[in-house]
Amino acid sequence: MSSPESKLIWMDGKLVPWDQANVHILTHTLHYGTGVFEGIRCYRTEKGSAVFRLRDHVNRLFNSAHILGYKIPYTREEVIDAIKTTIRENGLEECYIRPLAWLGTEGRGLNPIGISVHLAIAAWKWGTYLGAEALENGIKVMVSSFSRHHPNISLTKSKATGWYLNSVLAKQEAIKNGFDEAILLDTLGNVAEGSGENIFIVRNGAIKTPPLVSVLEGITRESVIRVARDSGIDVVETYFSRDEVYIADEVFFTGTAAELTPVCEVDRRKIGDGKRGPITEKLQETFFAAIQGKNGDYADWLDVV
Ligand code: PPE
Repeated sequence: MSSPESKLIWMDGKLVPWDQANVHILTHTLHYGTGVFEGIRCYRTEKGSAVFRLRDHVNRLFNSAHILGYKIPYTREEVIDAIKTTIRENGLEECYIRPLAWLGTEGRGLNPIGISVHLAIAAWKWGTYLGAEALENGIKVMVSSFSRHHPNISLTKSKATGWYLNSVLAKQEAIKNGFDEAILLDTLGNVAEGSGENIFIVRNGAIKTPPLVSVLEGITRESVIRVARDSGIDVVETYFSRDEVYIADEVFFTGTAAELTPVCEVDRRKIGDGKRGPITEKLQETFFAAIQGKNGDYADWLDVV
């Protein structure tokens, strides 16, 4: 299978053709979900292609492995270089980057101790995650029948592949029911996050987002909090219930793939007047200017390839 998406994938230190980037069927991670991964975006800027918050993503990748109890066999600098090489060698100006670390084939059964750790980095063009018009018109979401992780069942500060079965089930349920995306509640019924996004609500000019307990420590989440506070908007990290989402003036999702996507309907209830709200739009403007290198206040977020 050749791919129109990109030519080469970095695997354990070498760039290999897309269709040769394969693993053995007895790979531990394939059976038990023990991989850790990242999603990173690279944007075209006036200074050339630049990766958004590259070091923060690489740090999270290393933390994810550390939480699961294993070590990625490269330095952070080597991984940063490998990501830039993968982008350059594929000739990609703008892309999504997917580093994935996984445990190899040396063992049978659950015990991960002593199994080799591998790393791959793929990159491909990935446009708007939630549909072409989503960034402007917003999306329709449902509250999932699946709960988000309990922090003593899954260690949510690790972006581990195994946890994503929960996201896949929620996403599938939402799509089959005619929605674009799901909102998951935590095991106590508080709003947690989307299947692959952090969530924010706006009420009376102030912003709320759930604290980092059962949700991923989103890098976009943190960036948008900084943009909001710099613009003089209050942001509180606190729990809230699904009915507070229904009566919010504005709701939006953040994520590397989703960027900053307005939510215009939840469980068939319109949010505000059912369109992207003014605070969401203002945050999008500043955020998109920042990631495209057009706002010097956030120049520290970009790493030129
Ligand atoms: N929560 C979850 C569960 C999540 O997967 C993501 C990223 C976020 C929040 C936002 O985190 P950040 O990207 O650091 O702002 N989801 C990744 C995977 C998407 C996919 O379909 O795969 C992403 O956006 O890259």
